Order: sequence, then C-alpha cells, then structure tokens
Amino acid sequence: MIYHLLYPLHASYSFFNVFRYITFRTIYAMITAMIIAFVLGPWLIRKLQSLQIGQPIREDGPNSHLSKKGTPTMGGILIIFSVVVSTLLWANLTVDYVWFVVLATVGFGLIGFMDDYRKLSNGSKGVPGRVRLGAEIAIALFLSAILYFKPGFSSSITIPFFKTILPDLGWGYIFLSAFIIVGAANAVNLTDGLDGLAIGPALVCFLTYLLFAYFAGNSRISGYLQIPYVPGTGELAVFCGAMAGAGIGFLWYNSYPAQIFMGDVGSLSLGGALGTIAVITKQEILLAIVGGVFVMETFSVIFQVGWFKVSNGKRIFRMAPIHHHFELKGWAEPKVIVRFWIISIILALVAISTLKLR
Ligand code: 57M
Repeated sequence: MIYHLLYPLHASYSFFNVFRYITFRTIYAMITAMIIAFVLGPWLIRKLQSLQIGQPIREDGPNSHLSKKGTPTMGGILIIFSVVVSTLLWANLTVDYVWFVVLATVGFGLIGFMDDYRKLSNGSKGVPGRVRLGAEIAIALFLSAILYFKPGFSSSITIPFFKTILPDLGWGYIFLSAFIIVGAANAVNLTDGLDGLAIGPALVCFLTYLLFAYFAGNSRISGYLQIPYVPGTGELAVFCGAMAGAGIGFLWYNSYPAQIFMGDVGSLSLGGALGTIAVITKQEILLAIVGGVFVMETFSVIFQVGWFKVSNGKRIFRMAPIHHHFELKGWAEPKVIVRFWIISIILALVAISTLKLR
C-alpha cells in the first residue's frame, strides 16, 4: 500500500524515490512486523488465556514438559497477522509472487488453525492425519500448478554447486514443488517441540531466503552469481523481511520459558511459506541445507518410527524428534534450543557460500 501511495509522489518530491528500493522496504517491513508482534503479543497471550486455549501435554513425553500444561498456544495467529499486514503495507502488490506466498501462509495457517482448534476444543487428536495431509497437498499442488503454467516460470531445478546442470522436469516440477512445500510445512511442525526451537531456525531460513530472493530478482547479481534470474522475486525479500520481523517479535514471548506456543497454525504456515519461497526463487534443493535442522528433525522421526516397526519396538533415539533425545540425555532445554540455532546459522552460511562455489 505505502509503495503504491507514496512512490508516485517522487515525481514532485525526490525524497519519495526511496520507496522504490526493495532494500528500504524490506527493512521497514521487518520493523513494522516486529512492532506489531511486540505490541499485540501480551494482548493475545491474555486473550488466549481468557479463552482457555492452553496446550494439553501428552503423558508419554519428557517429564520436563508437564509443567508446560496450559501454556497458551495458537500464537501463530500473531505471526501470520504481523506478516500479512506488514507485507500488504510495504510490498509492491502488483507482483503476483507476493500473493502466492501470502496465500501459502494463510492457507497452511488455516489448516493448522483447524487442527489446533479441534485438538483444544474437544481434546481430540485434531483433524485426521489423512484429511490434513490431503488439504496441504491440495494447496501445494494448486500453487505449484499456477507457478508451472505462469508464462516465463522455469520448470528446471537448481542443483547446488552445479551452475550448468538445470534439469527440466516438465510437469513433474509441479509434484516436486508440491512435495517441497508440504515437506517444509510438516518438518517445521515436527520441530516445534521446544521453546523457540522452530522459530529460531525459521528466522535464519527467512533471512537467508531474503538474500536469495533479492539476488534472483536482480538481473545483474543473478548474472554475476550465475543463478536463475526470476524477475519479480525481489519483492519476496520484503515478505521474508516481514516474516523475520514477526518471528523476532514472536520469539520475545516464545523464548524459554515460553509464554506462548505457535501451534500448528504457526508451524504449518511458516513451513508452507518457506517451501513456496524456495520454489519461486529456484533454490529448491538448497532448502535442504538452509533448513537442515528441520530435515534432521524429520529424518529422526522417519528413522525412529521405521526402525521401531522393523525391529519390533527397538529405538534408535531415546525419543524422536531428536530434540527430545537430547532432553532425555540430560541436556537442559535452553541448551538444546540454542545449539540447534547455532547449527541452523552454520548451515545457512554454508548454503549462502554455495552460490559462489559453483
Ligand atoms: C508436532 N508438537 C509438540 C505446540 C506447538 C510421529 C511423531 C513423531 C509425531 C510427533 C508429534 O506429535 N508432532 C506434532 C510437535 C507439542 O507442541 C505443540 O504443537 C505445536 C507445533 N505443531 O506450537 O502447540 C509439544 O511441544 C512442546 N513445545 C514446547 N515449546 C514450544 O514452543 O515445549 C512446543 C512448542 C507441546 C510442548 O510440550 O505440548 C509435541 O512434541 O507434540 N510426536 C512427537 O513429537 C512425540 N514423539 C514420539 O511420540 N516419539 C515416539 C515415536 C516417534 C515412535 C518415540 O520416539 O518413541 C513427542 N511429543 C510429545 N510427547 N508431545 C514425545 C511425546
């Protein structure tokens, strides 16, 4: 909105030319979302408490979690609201990619909201797994198909370290990108099991993809780095900035000991948005490195459940996802959380370096 209202004034007052710059609008999208989350956080926490929207704790988890019973959840509503308002304020809304990512964020957030609401309202297990997965796949396929048929959008994928290998998957790209989007959503969901454990790496991922989006949308920089030039993705840097700002604001209240959890409404929307951005910026495979903490958490579950089944009840980890394994090994919760953040930062630096190592 602000871009469309104020930039045209640059014809009369040169100062307003500053609103043309993505860098400027990204910084202020981050600040705006951060302020919204900071300011509305306490109100939302009180509101959720008054509505008794408190987290039930499973008996079979780490004993240290039992004290978390009743912590307000569904804090993802705060993240989504902050991001969407800030993006609508600061992004160039004529760029369709902005709407794709907002749709992914809200669409996956709605699925998570339904799941949280059913879990909390009648103590059920939430939306049946198949129904939830089906809805996630439907949204992901819809977005992937629109992207595939968008004139000029490439159905090739980028292989890290290899600048000349750009395999064109044709319509198969629709299924790969849907898999990435749904996989990212569920990986963040599984990771969100300790205070700040999901939002920290998510913050790192959005800040990394802020760079990738800016580079991919700039013909000079993408040419220099020899990465795919995707006109218009620069505006996704504004969205990533808003998401990072909202994440910092949310982390203020979700940091240990958490006053609020994000709920599936938060974890699914964060992951859905991240997966969609990875596809649009043509850095699909690189997400496995940038989001390596999410990948590690997901594979710990796959291996644990798989081995549990084939070995008639034996476990690889003390408990999956792997953050619980370290808790049961005696690591304090904050130590697990901060060490996973550190791993996330290292992986992001490695991922950024691959843009030069090609
Ligand atoms: C998502 N949800 C947290 C909170 C958050 C197949 C199996 C691995 C599935 C998995 C599962 O249920 N995953 C669901 C993880 C839950 O957090 C809520 O869920 C939202 C995110 N989706 O926003 O609303 C609990 O996590 C803790 N938490 C915090 N701080 C936060 O900021 O402490 C969350 C956010 C909250 C709170 O305790 O209640 C979760 O863990 O359920 N299942 C598991 O992860 C379970 N693992 C398990 O069953 N392992 C078995 C299997 C694999 C064979 C094994 O290893 O033997 C663990 N989760 C729970 N109890 N709650 C362990 C048992």
